[in-house]
Amino acid sequence: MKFLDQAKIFVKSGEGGAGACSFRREKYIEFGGPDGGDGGRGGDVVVECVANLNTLIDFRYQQHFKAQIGHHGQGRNKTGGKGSDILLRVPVGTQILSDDKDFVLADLTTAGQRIVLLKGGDGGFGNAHYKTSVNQAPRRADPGWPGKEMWIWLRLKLIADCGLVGLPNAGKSTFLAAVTRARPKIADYPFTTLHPNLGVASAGGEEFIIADIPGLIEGAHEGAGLGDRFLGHIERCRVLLHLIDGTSEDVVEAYRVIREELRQYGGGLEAKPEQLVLNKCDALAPEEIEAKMAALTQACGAKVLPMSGAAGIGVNPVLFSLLAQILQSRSEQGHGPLAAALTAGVGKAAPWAPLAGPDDEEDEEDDDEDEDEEADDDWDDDDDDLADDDEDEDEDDEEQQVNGVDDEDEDEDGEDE
Ligand SMILES: Nc1nc2c(ncn2[C@@H]2O[C@H](COP(=O)(O)OP(=O)(O)O)[C@@H](O)[C@H]2O)c(=O)[nH]1
Ligand SMILES: [Mg+2]
Repeated sequence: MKFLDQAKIFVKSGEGGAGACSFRREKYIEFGGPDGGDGGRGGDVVVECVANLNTLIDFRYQQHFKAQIGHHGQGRNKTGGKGSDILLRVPVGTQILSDDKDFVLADLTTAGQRIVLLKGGDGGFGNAHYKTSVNQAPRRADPGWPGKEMWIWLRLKLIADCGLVGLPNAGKSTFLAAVTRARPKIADYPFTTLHPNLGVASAGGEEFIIADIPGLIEGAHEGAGLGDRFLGHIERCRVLLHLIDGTSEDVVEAYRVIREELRQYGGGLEAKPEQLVLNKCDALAPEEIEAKMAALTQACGAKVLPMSGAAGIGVNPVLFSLLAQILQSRSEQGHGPLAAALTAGVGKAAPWAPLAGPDDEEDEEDDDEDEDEEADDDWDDDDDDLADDDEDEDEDDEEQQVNGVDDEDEDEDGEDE
């Protein structure tokens, strides 16, 4: 399945149904009186968090979601029925952000969680409602109250216990494939991994989820390589596993580059517990391993573990070290993913820049223009607004294309599996 971790969609709750204006007219019944019923309430926009979904790809194909309007009231005191709700199903870990991405409107972190994002408008009163002692034949019946509408961003932040970071080709995907049943694409060129992969590892009878994300390179925070936007997926991790390619010339420099990118990204990543691992030890001479381990230990000031993901050497000590930190974090912050998320500074949407790549920057500008146009339109009359809305929608569709993962690469992935 294709991976998409952000989508912009339009949601609208249903308008209320109109009240009816009607009078009872029956043979032999004089002064039948008003009997127009009230309109029904419009449908709500409901978002539900479901397990076994791990992409927002569905929202690339449909971007407009409108709940049904309430049914109108009718004569003979018939109240209109409620319009049906529209249900959006999103994967666990989805945040709903406002149009300008400044506010987190909702954070869906457990399967089964359900929120009413927009309530439908109330129905209007029928004329029976306005009957009083002094006005026994009211002709007033109200239209329904309008529904609410808005553009929102859906942003998926995968929920994992451990996040893999490192330069491209450090062996992250190899490690994930070695310790879990995930089968990410592995090859000896940078940026083989184009989207995050999750896998479940087990150690000492406990299971935990590992997230593999595309590699970072120097300047990722400025958009170099694939940028740092995938770091959002490890924001909620309890521990980071930092892999260093032992065959590289300067391992300390590799360590420093990644730490700098984590610092630039913010979002609490820098402060997370980290396990540093010297990978690809099968390809190194013992004295080389010793020298590189010593240099790394000095650089990070903590214990460094030697490992070879491909040969399966030293994998267990790494898993147990991760497990120990995960268990400690669980005992401190609680078991649920939300607990980990809260301490990870979720709710501050600021560090997340969804359109960080150099190509995407143009889109950002487009966005701004749109907003300006909209602001101007507010002074115009309603008809213009509607026309402009349509234009905006078209442009947003293009934006969706930019955010996705490239089709071709994805197809290759499929063949591999
Ligand atoms: N010798 C050796 N090669 C490895 C090891 N782990 C990964 N590789 C190789 O390094 C290359 C990049 O691995 P990959 O897992 O795609 O790295 P990623 O970019 O960090 O995900 C591949 O050619 C792997 O075969 C290891 O432990 N030892
Ligand atoms: Mg990879």
